[in-house]
Amino acid sequence: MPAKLNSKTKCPLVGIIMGSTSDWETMSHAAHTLDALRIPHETRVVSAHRTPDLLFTYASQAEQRGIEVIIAGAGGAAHLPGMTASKTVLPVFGVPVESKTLKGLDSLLSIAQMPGGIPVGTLAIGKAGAINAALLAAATLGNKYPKIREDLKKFRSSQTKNVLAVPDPAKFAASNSKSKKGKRK
Ligand code: RP5
Repeated sequence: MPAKLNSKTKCPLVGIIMGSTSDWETMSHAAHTLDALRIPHETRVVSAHRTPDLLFTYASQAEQRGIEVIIAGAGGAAHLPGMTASKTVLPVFGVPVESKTLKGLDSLLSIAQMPGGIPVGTLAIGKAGAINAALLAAATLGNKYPKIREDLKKFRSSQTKNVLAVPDPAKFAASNSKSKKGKRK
């Protein structure tokens, strides 16, 4: 049955969690995408390794707090999305954060290679993955909340318009560099 979004209570529907404050640069793109779609969300640092008890509490209580989708970002030995998924039946989308040593390939494989039975929807490494995790969360919520579905459709059509508005990248680059020079004067 379609549900109404209660914008007054602003009860978060999406929980964005990450292993460290150092993941914020990447995970902020998920938060900003949800902001653009007007989807109430919360952001928290929850580390699988440094705060395992908090992780268990967060994941096991998320559903009863009204959270409907969890986005979990982590880098390196990225156990956060998988361990979160093991403690909830809510959909969990994992964002591999780019690591310094292995450029996020370690994070990607850690998150993607879940054993059968405990799924994590794994996104691309870094910014694109964070944005797409938010869009997938919106698509999931859109099945229940018609307003979110409509906002997602608007987002997609404005993205299409923006691309079609710049058919020639050479002209775009030239006009960009002219306006930058103008500003410098
Ligand atoms: C992971 O270790 C975090 O998700 C982060 O990507 C990585 C490094 O954390 P810091 O040492 O920067 O706190 O748990």
